[in-house]
Amino acid sequence: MLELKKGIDILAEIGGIKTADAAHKLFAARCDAETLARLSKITNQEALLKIANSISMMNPDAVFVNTGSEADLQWVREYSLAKGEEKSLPMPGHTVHFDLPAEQGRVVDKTLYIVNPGEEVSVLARSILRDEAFEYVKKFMVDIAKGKTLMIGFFNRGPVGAQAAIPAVEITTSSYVMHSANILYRNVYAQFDQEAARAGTFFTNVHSEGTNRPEDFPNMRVFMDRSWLTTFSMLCTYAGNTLLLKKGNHRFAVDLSTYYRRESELSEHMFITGMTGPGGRKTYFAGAAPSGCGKTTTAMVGSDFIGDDLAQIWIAADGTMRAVNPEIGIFGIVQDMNRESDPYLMKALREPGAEVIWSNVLITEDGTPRWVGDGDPPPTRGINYTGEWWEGKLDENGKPIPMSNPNARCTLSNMHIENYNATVAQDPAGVPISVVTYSGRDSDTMPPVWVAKNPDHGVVIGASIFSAATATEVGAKGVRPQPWANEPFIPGPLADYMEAQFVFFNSPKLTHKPVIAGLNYFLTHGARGGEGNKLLGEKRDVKVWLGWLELYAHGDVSAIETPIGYIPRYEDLRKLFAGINKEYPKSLYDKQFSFYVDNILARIARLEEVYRNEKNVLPRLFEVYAEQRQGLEALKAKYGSIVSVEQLIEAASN
Ligand code: SPV
Ligand code: MN
Repeated sequence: MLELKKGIDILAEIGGIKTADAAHKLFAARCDAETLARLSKITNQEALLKIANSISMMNPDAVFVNTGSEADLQWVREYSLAKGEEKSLPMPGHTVHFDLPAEQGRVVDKTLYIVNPGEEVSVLARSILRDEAFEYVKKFMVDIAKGKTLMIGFFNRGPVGAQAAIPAVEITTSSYVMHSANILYRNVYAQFDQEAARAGTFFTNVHSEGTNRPEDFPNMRVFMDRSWLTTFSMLCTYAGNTLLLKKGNHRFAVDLSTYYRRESELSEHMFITGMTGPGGRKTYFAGAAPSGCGKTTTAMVGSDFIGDDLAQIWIAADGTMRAVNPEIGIFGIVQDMNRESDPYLMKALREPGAEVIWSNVLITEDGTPRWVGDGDPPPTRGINYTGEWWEGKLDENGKPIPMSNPNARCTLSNMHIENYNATVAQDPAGVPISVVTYSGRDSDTMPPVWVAKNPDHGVVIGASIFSAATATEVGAKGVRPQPWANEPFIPGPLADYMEAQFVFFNSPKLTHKPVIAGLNYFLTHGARGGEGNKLLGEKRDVKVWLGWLELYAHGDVSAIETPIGYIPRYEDLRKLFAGINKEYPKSLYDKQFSFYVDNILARIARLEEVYRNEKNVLPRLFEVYAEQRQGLEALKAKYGSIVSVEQLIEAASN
């Protein structure tokens, strides 16, 4: 269980402002007339105390309230250039920002949940006791804003009025962070009070980059106070560590869904997109994938793109599963993104019209952002996050530095993406989700697509994602379980989250049960009897996997039953591939959909071991694994370790 407002409120304790009166006195002493007038429109007392205590603690020279007006947006852009956090590029509206070489992703070992004594967090998460966090914040955040302007923004994580939308206050000295927030989130300065009242809560994020020197970077921390729904971030700049409206608040949303809104809501690391099926029908998908595993690309494949990273989900009165995107923009990885793989995104990035913040890419002499795999002949020099870069430049370990960091990103509004359906994305009613997908970076085990037999098996697909580390997490290595692709953002014990999933998907209120499926784009030739790490599939195949699920969700195709779920028939896929002008040889289908039973069994065994080490995991999970193992062992006994699709069909008919 998670208890809100338990233990000392670190921000209030350090800031020392405990009453509305004291807050107003502080504002009067520290803010100019315009800022005072702006703050006077906010009446939520708790929010005003958070703001007052942040000012008191961080001690800025000036305070700026961001109302979201065009003038304010422009102020932030200009401040960022003046401050040097961003530099402008020749393409109008484009800027570049660099993070320190040591901070090219989320710094996992310095990202900690603040906990009260005796409180449990996920075995996969790190935590710090409240008292220690209090001392740390006091040491590093008091006076951290001296000489700087503290910016305050009011945002909503979802369309105004949507059931699962939760507002948040962003308090930061970083113009890059506020600029990013302006692109990625809905400013609700004018509706903040109303939204906080509707949601019954709001999140607070307090950040300062401080000196932003490499020598101070070891002291950087991201603290998330689960009890007070407040984040503290210091001495860092990478958006994943600083723009805590994103993953910091996503973590709080996961907590609220798990402990306070069970059965009615979920907060997921999922894209949301619509596919247009036969007769023009729209079928909406929500899909999870770990960072750096093709989530943005998958989302873009839809005809009605809504979001590429996060989903706030609930069961509506009509019995459908509904989802809204808490964001309105993309903070997307650019590596291997090119006109062939991501045409809509490339158009928005390479043609004038969009406001774009590039980060950790290479900037050539003529001011063009470049990255590994962008489809053009690579340049030989430029400026990147290590400063001057030339082909063959080595790092301190003698390893070549790539021109762009593998976690280099672009930040832009969804409005510039051709297939973004803004009307639907802004609808507080959300979209009805018919298909839920889970995927990971799995080179040798699972087929490209398979469908769960029932909600319990679906929850187990989510629980069973295995994925290779990517550059989004600093220092992460190896293949590891990444349950629901949400594991880095699940604060409490995994068993609690898992139970909330079982309860949600089996809820009698959810009368329109979504299809739940697994996806895997990363099978290699080497794992299927060929040679090397080359992938069997291509990015454009994603359209076929989603297209097949679209048909399946409407009962327009049948499927082959296997112990792990249903898989597509060759003929149906061949037709869908023809639709993207690609031949789909039966030999490729056989490679992709034959079962390498030993791999699947080994995977189940490893997952069982992981979950046996978690307390209070529902027996249902182990029952599903046991059922799948039994089926797979029977297949193996009859056909051997590699089972062809023909054999799967034969086994299913017996
Ligand atoms: C991810 O890593 O999943 C992201 C970027 O979406 S970050 O903000 O770093 O979380
Ligand atoms: Mn993400």
